[in-house]
Amino acid sequence: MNVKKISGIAAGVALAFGMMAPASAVTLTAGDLKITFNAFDAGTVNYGNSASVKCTSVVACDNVAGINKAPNSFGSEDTWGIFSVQSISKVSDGSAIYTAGQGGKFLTGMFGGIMDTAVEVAGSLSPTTTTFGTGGWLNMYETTTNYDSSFGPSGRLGEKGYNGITNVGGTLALEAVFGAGVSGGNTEYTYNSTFNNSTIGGNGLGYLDVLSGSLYDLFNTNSQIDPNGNARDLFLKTTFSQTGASAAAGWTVDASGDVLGEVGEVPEPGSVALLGLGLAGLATLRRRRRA
Ligand SMILES: [Ca+2]
Ligand SMILES: [Ca+2]
Repeated sequence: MNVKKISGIAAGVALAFGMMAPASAVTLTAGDLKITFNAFDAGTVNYGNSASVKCTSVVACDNVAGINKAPNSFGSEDTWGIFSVQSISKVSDGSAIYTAGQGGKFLTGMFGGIMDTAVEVAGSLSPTTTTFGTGGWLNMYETTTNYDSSFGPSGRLGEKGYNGITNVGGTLALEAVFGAGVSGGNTEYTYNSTFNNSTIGGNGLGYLDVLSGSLYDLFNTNSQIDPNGNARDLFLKTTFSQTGASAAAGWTVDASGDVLGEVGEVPEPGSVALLGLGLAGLATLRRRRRA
């Protein structure tokens, strides 16, 4: 019986496509902003059920006997996937700034490039796998259509492309990379996930730095301090599991989660007005207020 893993960022669901919503969740925190999204994740699994350290380098992890390499992965990559932002809200009062489809706009994207660099299996009755990764990127696009996860891993178009996300004429909203330092005392790792070998349910976390995109100013907050003291822009937290929808499409798992990032000043005049502005308006508003 194959042990499945997910070091995924998320798994989501496109309700518009008639799929069941995932039980898991992904959040990105950026100061007072929280991005909640759904995602589907392709991940390398099956490091075995015997309790031990399995590997402590990218090459050694690639060569662990019996693993199931993430489908359609590039190079030593072990985690990649797609996501759709469900909402952006303010942490301070829970008010909504954006919800999927608002103003005819969707925020979808891809993440990938996370390479398992240290993997350990613990326990015997119910083994769990913990992975520490290096590398990793996340690109978010503003489009006029939601993603379609039913393409599965085969919907990937090159390393940083996906059918229905990057080939539909959208604009780059956010380009980000995972920053090293997610694990206290270990300065090199960018992503950490733990999952139960039999249920493939688990969670992961990482910190990201934004590089560019139309929402760069909004999320370049340097507000999320990782366990090694680095000031990152976004904190990613995900829980994941496998659902019928993800399995049917060939994904390893689906997840949802939040991304958090501090925003120096909360956009005003508040959620109601912003709902009408849409995201482009939101970014414009921020630039104006900064000026
Ligand atoms: Ca690998
Ligand atoms: Ca920054």
